[in-house]
Amino acid sequence: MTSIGNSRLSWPLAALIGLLSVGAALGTGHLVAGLVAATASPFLAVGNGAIDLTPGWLKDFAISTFGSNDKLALLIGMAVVIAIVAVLAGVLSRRSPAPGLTLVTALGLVGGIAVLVRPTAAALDVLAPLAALTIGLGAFGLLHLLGSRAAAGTGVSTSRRGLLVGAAAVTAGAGLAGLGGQLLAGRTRVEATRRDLGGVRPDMPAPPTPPGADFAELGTPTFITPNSEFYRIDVNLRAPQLRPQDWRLRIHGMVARELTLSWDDLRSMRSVERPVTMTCVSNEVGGPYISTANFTGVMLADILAAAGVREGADQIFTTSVDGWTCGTPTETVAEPGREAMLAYAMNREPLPVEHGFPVRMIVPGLYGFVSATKWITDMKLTTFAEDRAYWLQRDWGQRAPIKTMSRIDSPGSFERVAASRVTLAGIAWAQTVGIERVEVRLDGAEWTPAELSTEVNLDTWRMWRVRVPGLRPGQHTAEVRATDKSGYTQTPQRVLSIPDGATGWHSVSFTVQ
Ligand SMILES: Nc1nc2c(c(=O)[nH]1)N[C@H]1C(S)=C(S)[C@@H](COP(=O)(O)O)O[C@H]1N2
Ligand SMILES: [Mo]
Repeated sequence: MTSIGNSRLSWPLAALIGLLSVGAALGTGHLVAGLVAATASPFLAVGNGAIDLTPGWLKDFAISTFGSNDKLALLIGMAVVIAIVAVLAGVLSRRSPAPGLTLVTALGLVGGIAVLVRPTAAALDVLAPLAALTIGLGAFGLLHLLGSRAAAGTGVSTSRRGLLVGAAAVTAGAGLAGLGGQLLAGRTRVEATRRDLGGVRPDMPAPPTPPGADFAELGTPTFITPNSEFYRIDVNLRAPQLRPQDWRLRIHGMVARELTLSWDDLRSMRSVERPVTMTCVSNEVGGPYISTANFTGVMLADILAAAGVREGADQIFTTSVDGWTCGTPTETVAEPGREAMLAYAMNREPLPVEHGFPVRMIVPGLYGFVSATKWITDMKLTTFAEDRAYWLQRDWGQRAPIKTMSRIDSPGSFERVAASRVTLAGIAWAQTVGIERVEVRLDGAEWTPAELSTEVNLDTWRMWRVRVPGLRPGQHTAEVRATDKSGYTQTPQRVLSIPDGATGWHSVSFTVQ
């Protein structure tokens, strides 16, 4: 293996030293972040930095490929990349520790920059990456020294034992630190506070959902989506934890009177409940990013009237507590009947933390990225010329009304169905305009109108169904298209979701037995 006087480390040992030292650095960073600010964890900060730097098309790809698992996919990907760099740091340092120490320093700098460029960074946050770097370098130097001694050792078992003890200590320390960080971060979790608030009773409740508002027995979604099944899209690896008592919304910019609302201010205003179907612009044809809830909150128009919007302020620029920004056209919110709101409850519960607790914005008829700011803390009346929101900086559109669309839910793709009971069913949506008609065609034959579910309001989806008796056995293709109440029929032309929403007819192939 090694000749006497040549303290070259073996490959596996060198790799292990790299891995353990970087592990110790990550664990330390997580622990110190748990003490100062959970989001200052270098690992999470690098992940969020990667999300922000990802070009729009790639993020769109990740959302449509991994769905709500895209965050987990990112964390796993990051862990793999970091492990590769760590192994590299080790094996480049079989003789001298210098290359490894340089690589560990580079990793530390990346983590430090990621922590410090966050919009919510505070001075103390630097402690987490600093501690991570110090421990990472220290562990690397120590293990390298012990390893070299063991490798150079002429069978002296003490040097080997030294290495073993050192490696075990670093492993245990890294694990404990990481765990400690995780536990400490849990201290700032607001779930308990949220639960203590209990149910929310609106002053102006929505009418109960009428019978026949969905065809769930045929495979469509239920009219109201349970909170736990509501789609979730945001750029956060960890949902911001914001307590109602700490929440403030500052309304400023081109207004006659600057306002700051507290939780109590908001809760003392007249609350209104409305069912709204939200849709994500990343939803591809046939995609899952659409859900409906009864939202309770305060009408945004009332709040804007209190602030007095000045002439020329064409954009409502909102910011969430983590710095994410969103630009909404002022004229859309001001439209009579639009009923945009600052929502604090969803299906009579306080907003779930992942859906913006304690307060978010909801504007019926606009895709989420231009309207639905979660964890909202700032509202600036401004112009589109002056301020560019997060997604606008990343190739997405500036104005993004939800496009009229439809989807086949049953049969599923490549499902086998019995000839005697072929019923097609699905959803259609044209928020604020309303669905006039849904048509289905089989194998390119003529379009047949489908039966529509009971209309609840113009801001929510409608379900459709159609029975097709006497289908011959074998493969069939169904297509669906909706026509909204403005007379517009969905175009068959397929466009991708960037920059302002996908178009095209959803089609499904299935087999009749
Ligand atoms: N703070 C914040 N708010 C956000 C986002 C975000 O990344 N951060 N994403 C928006 C997008 S793209 C959509 S589609 C909706 C999704 O809301 P949901 O997760 O409650 O379904 O939230 C919007 N609000
Ligand atoms: Mo979205």
